[in-house]
Amino acid sequence: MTDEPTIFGKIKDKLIGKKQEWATQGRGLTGEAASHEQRLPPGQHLVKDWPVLDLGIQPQIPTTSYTLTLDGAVEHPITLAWADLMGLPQSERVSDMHCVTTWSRYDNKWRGVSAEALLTLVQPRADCRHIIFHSYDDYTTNVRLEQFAQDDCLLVHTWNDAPISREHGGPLRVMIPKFYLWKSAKWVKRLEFVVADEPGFWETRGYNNNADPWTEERYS
Ligand SMILES: Nc1nc2c(c(=O)[nH]1)N[C@H]1C(S)=C(S)[C@@H](COP(=O)(O)O)O[C@H]1N2
Ligand SMILES: [Mo]
Repeated sequence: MTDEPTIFGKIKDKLIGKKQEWATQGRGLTGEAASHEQRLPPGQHLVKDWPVLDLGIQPQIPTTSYTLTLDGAVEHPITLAWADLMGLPQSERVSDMHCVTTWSRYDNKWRGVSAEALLTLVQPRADCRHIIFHSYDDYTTNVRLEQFAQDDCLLVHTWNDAPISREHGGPLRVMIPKFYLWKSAKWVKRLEFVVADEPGFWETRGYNNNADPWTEERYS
């Protein structure tokens, strides 16, 4: 064993360092706020393609070995295999996504299991306030329970009628369209329901805990 970082580790640290720098510089901030009637949030520009952003590690999880665990402050903790997930009611939504690096992409058609279906299954306890998403690349991000409980939130496996690619978080990722995209964990492994909030990977590196694009909650 050696402490010498791998080439992968070096690239990763560079990427992370750059984004932390943006947070301290307030990169992309316009100082404006907008209502939800304005479709493009302040400081954002439209893209037609779908950029890839992650920590430089894109885990490969075949559906045959994929599991999703929902545990913590819930009445019925459960671990679901792929077939279990597919056996749950499937929902479709069309939504826009907004990345803090200032791109937005309209009209993404998602298919997956709704937050509502999952919450019905596990029954969060009365004192549950937050969810921590844990991913197969060890990424984490946190949301308030009511941010996740919205009608447009899904755990998605399909984008525009095709399986979500590995680079975009397949086989399953979170999609919480009303907040900056770093809240939507790719390769999601575990939904940890908690009483006390726990800031995730970017939330502990200068990014906003709430992440509303219309009020430009980019940084903390
Ligand atoms: N597991 C995991 N999820 C993640 C990330 C990550 O590094 N790992 N990056 C986040 C960030 S910062 C963004 S902008 C979006 C990017 O999603 P995309 O690559 O599909 O556009 O994923 C979010 N979810
Ligand atoms: Mo991001």
